[in-house]
Amino acid sequence: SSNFERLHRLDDPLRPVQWRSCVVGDSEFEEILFEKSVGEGIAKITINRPECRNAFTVKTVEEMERAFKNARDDSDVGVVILTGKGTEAFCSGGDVGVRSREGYVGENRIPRLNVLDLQIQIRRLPKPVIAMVAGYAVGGGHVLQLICDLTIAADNAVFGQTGPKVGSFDAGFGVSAMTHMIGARKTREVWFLTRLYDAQEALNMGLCNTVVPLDRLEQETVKWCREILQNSPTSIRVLKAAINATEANSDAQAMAGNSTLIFYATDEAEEGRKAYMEKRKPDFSKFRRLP
Ligand code: S0N
Repeated sequence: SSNFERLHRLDDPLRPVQWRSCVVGDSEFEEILFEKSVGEGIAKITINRPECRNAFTVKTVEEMERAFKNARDDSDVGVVILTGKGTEAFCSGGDVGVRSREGYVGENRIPRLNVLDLQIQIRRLPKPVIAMVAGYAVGGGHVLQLICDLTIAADNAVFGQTGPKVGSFDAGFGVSAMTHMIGARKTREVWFLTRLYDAQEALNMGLCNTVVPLDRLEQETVKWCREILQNSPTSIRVLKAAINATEANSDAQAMAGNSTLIFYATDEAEEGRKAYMEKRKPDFSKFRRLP
């Protein structure tokens, strides 16, 4: 083939991508997969708990934090994909089974809400993070897709917030990033009614950037990564920070996170959590609506 054809082929944004698995530190990841593309600047973090729709535990979040730090520090990496294992879910939020009255309990029995640190880490990461969403992106999993810089959705994607159903809420970026993205009217609808939205509705609202057939999801996401990788990394770094700076600040997130923590200790939040675990409708009727 001619030089032109070879060059053209090399630049083909739809050419196959080759992933290699990465270990960070001495221990293997247990709840995520961490990969990098061979010869290109793409890192991929996959929540690997498909049996519970990729709900995250304290450990999942800790592992994501380690992987994102590695991707930040690796100057060969220019863009990060965040996704979930399988086609059923991107992420279904915090693992309701390990939620206690004091937050999510990890292996050392210390409860915490470490997903809030992860949210900040993704926003501060000076490289674009792209959510690649197949299936459900709900609850804290939906907030993760909001936090990402871009979202590529498969046609089977389902978006929504479930907090008020399960005794939870994200009044930090879950509200500020969403309001910024889809406006206050729609944000109220999403949070107050806890409806689920299909990929096309999410696209119309501005919750995702594009919708593609499920079998083309990774190909399209990698194409977007490659287009970004051709551009000036410093321009992108500054633009990401500038776009984030137009939203509510991270101190508001800390305030909201504290209110969630206090709420988890109440009987009202417990009713939401217990009902979900017992696979029944929550009964919030005994909780008063104070004037
Ligand atoms: C995702 C849904 C809609 C999928 O429905 P589907 O396909 O019918 O599957 P299921 O049979 O329901 O699920 C399959 C198995 O997976 C388990 N599972 C699913 N999601 C979770 C989950 N989040 N936690 C634990 N287990 C989960 C199911 O139980 C089932 O298991 P088996 O097979 O054993 O019966 C549907 O599953 C659904 O609605 N899931 C719950 C989604 C939800 O409510 N998520 C919200 C949880 N809360 C948060 O995310 C907290 C927000 C947050 O992160 C935060 C924000 C601000 C400040 C602090 C926090 C914080 O809490 O850290």
